[in-house]
Amino acid sequence: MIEIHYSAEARAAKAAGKPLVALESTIITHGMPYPQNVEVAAQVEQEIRDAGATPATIAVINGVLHVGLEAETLQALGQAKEVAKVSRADMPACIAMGKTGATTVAATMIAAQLAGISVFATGGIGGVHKGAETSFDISADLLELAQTPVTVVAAGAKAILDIPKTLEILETQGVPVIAYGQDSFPAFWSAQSELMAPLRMDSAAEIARAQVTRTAMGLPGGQLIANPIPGDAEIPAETLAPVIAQAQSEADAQGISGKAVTPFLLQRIFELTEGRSLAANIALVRNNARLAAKIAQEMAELTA
Ligand code: PSU
Ligand code: MN
Repeated sequence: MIEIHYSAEARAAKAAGKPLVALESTIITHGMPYPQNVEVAAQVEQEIRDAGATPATIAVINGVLHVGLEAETLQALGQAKEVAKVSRADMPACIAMGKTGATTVAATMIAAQLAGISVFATGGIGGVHKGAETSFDISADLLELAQTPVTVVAAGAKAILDIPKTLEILETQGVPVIAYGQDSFPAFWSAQSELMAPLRMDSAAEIARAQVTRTAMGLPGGQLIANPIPGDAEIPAETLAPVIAQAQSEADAQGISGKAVTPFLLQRIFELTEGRSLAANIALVRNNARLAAKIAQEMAELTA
């Protein structure tokens, strides 16, 4: 096994058999600007504590996998420039080379599993990018959900992605996609979309049972919980469509490719909406943290 450095609270929760919720760090380094990124990370951790679970933000710091970050480590990571974005392909290399890296959804799931954590909260997952039929740009997050047994709570997928194709890949890969409390698949900034979610569940207990059942059947992989953004934080799809189109055409014109695509689009959308997108993003991540904490508690009871 590789060395894992736990924060004091994560270590104590593990020793006491208390539920933990994993959090990713790419959202901090590549998904939101400083200083809001660090503020939001702290608020999200507090939501999880208030809801009765323990947060564990995951990152690689100087070659050591950290599960739970102390406040000063989080602060330093949030301000650092040139932190690598590490996914399944690069996390082992980052550790082996003694570097610092922020974990994507895929890498955070891998670390969570190593640490015995089964629930993870974030904002949006990576997916199939628009134009994937020529670029082949499909996030490793989707394939991770098919093989690593962690329940990921997100607010659906951003419209920077091709959502129908994203759902098709998840179906092909056998990943349960579960809308929480509604029939339609939430569209990140908006609670509703025109697409039906493949599955719907109305309680954290059902969601926990579904993951435990999946594992008990010998099926690898996790599940994607699509939790709609709270109504008072929504941004209408019509408002964002032209912004997304502009960000996408700039990315194409500048030849942005590979792992730089998602951070580029997120940054441009933030700039073009003058922070309105960020306020919505913060509200939905906090909402996801609360649901993840409930699921983690239910899961802890089932597996106790
Ligand atoms: N989507 C968001 N916010 C994010 C990300 C995606 O709305 O911060 C980040 C997550 O860390 C996700 C990663 O795992 O981007 C996906 O990157 P890629 O598309 O290169 O796989
Ligand atoms: Mn990609």
